[in-house]
Amino acid sequence: MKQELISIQRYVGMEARKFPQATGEFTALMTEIVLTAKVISSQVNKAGLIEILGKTGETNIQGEEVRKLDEYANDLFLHILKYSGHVCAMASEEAEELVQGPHYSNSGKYVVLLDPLDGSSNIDANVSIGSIFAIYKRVSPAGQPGELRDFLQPGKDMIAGGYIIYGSSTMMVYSTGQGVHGFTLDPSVGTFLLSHPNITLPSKCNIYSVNEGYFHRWHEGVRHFVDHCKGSGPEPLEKPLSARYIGSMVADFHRNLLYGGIFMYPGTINAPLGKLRLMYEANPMAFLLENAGGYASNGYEPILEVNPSELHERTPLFMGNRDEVLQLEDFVKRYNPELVESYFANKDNGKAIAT
Ligand code: AHM
Ligand code: MG
Repeated sequence: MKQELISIQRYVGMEARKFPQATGEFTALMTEIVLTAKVISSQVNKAGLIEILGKTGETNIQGEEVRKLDEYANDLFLHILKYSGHVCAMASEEAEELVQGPHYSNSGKYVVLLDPLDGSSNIDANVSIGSIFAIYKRVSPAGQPGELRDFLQPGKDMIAGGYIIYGSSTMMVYSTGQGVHGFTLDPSVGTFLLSHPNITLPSKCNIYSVNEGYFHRWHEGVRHFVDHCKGSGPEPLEKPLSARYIGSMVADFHRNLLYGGIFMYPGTINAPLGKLRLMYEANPMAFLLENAGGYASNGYEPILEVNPSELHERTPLFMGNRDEVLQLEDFVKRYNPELVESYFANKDNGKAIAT
């Protein structure tokens, strides 16, 4: 055998044992996330059959009526974590308010934020999609339900973050701040096995990923930076980068993490904060990137430094190789100094993100 087989559960346990004060609760919580990921993966693989099953009036394995996969993923995550006893409250892209568990979950040490199925508009076209999670330690006293303040913590205080990508194979990538590790699901045995230990971003940025359909709605700094990536505009790169954009953030991120690249979802004139959500889309990815040697910014400052003010707030997002993201910030500073000024003025007034 070339390499030792290490399951994700064993790996999480091994990492936790480095902390003498660890109680095993975090390991147990990760085990629940892994279980959820495996069930969602099996459902995603059957996505093309839903129509056929629906037409014949079939039900799924739980005997439930066939439902939309994003709703299914949301319900499953919330249900499994709610009754785990390790989580005092949860937040999800699919739920307006916080979700609390039964009374015994009040002793849970952690809160979890989720995007249960990101990029779900791609399902029907068989394009890779993903689930994203972020775990924080609660700040409110144990023994009572989790509160909003447990969630409104900056990304830098995250305990663990990661994603599951449902692609040509299913992979889970996570970090607890000690490197970024990737595990591939072996469907024949139903276990995630360590396949990508200690992922680090390649030193060279090879790819830029952005929905260029919005080019004319971006601010000048972003437009000039994207032109720069293409080897054109006022400050062209000598050798242009390759353009790759799937429109499924987890998949775009995963590819760039392995090959080197910058992913962007800038604000536009119509939507100054862009589309993506700070707490359960941008923060976990930023946490992973910084642990893999990259950097994520909202164009003005590190994503992980932003103090969130609302559960579902949006943020412009630029993430990838450190030098390229710093360069983007520099373009914004030089071409749109008024935006930088208003961002920090708003921030001083207690608003997390400028418009
Ligand atoms: P969703 O949370 O509704 O799935 O939307 C998020 C997705 C991301 O995966 C992706 O990066 C982005 O939307 C693509 O948006 P656009 O089609 O505007 O480029
Ligand atoms: Mg999403």
